[in-house]
Amino acid sequence: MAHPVLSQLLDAERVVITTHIRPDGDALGSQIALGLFLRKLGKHVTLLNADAPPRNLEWMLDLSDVTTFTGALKQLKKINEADALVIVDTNGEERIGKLGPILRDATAPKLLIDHHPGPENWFDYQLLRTEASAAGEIIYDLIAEHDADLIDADIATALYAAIMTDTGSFRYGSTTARVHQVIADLLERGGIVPEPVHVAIFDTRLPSSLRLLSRALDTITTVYDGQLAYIVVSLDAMNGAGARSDEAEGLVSYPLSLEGVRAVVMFLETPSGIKCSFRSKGDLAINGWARSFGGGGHRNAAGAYLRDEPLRDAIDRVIAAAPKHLDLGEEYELSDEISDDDLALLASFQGKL
Ligand SMILES: [Mn+2]
Repeated sequence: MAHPVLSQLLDAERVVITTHIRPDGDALGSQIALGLFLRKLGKHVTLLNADAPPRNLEWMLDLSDVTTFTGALKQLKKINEADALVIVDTNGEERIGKLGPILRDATAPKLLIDHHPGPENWFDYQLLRTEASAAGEIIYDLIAEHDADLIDADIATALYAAIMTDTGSFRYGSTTARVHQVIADLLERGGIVPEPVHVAIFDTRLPSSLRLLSRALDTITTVYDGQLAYIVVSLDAMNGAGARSDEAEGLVSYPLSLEGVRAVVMFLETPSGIKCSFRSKGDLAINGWARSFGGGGHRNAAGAYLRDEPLRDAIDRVIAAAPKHLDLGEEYELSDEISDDDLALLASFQGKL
């Protein structure tokens, strides 16, 4: 018995596939690989996203066309006429951007293929594996369940990019022996080699992005005895470097390379609010911390968005809340009681206030 999501896809003639806003390697790679697979089965496939890919992933558009949603009638017609709507690598309406409410209200069955916990309840069929290293790993299994021989060079390249980027080049905790087996199979079946993919994604930076890196590195601050670090990318720094906001992608990993640092937050100032990216090492879960600010994500990588708040206030508020969500040691446990030191200080003020 095929998985219900696979059965739905095999029965469908016209399929629309989308992914999250600010698409990353896993988002695009999974979307493109699934699209190419379904096209090989003779289906009409439309890949439609709210946002265009970042500059370092534009090469992926050579593997397959991916259109950016403009609200054009032609695009709405594709959604209305589809027999299946697939959402990959995200599980919430807001994360799909402008396409979110349109897909949610569409009549065709909504199929979720994802590895994030806590999906919203409007999907008709779910292929959800939170232990998967990437949505791309789930797409690989889906294709292999039907016919692994359909994996060609383009599908293998898309899936390699998906899994490689979402595992931090095969170093995060999600990187298992099984992940390497999947990768080995992709290299063999697709007849591809890894290096050009890494070069295309990591070694095609603009001078502005290194100028931004230099400004951002200067802001790195450690707190809680060096257990936490944060890095700030202000609009000023962005403008000064002549960089675009997608060039800040990846900066969050720099403070994580400090010895002793267990978790990191990057504060990225945008015209509409502060984007916070949380990262941690090992068993330290930071998604609860992100969730307390209206965000969410995985154990070691999560995000949140703060609106209507100056950058400095956002930083102070998020950093001050850390001990509530992370075990940073007894001395940082938050208490509503007034400490002995504070009582002594208050006593010294008696009569003088
Ligand atoms: Mn992913």
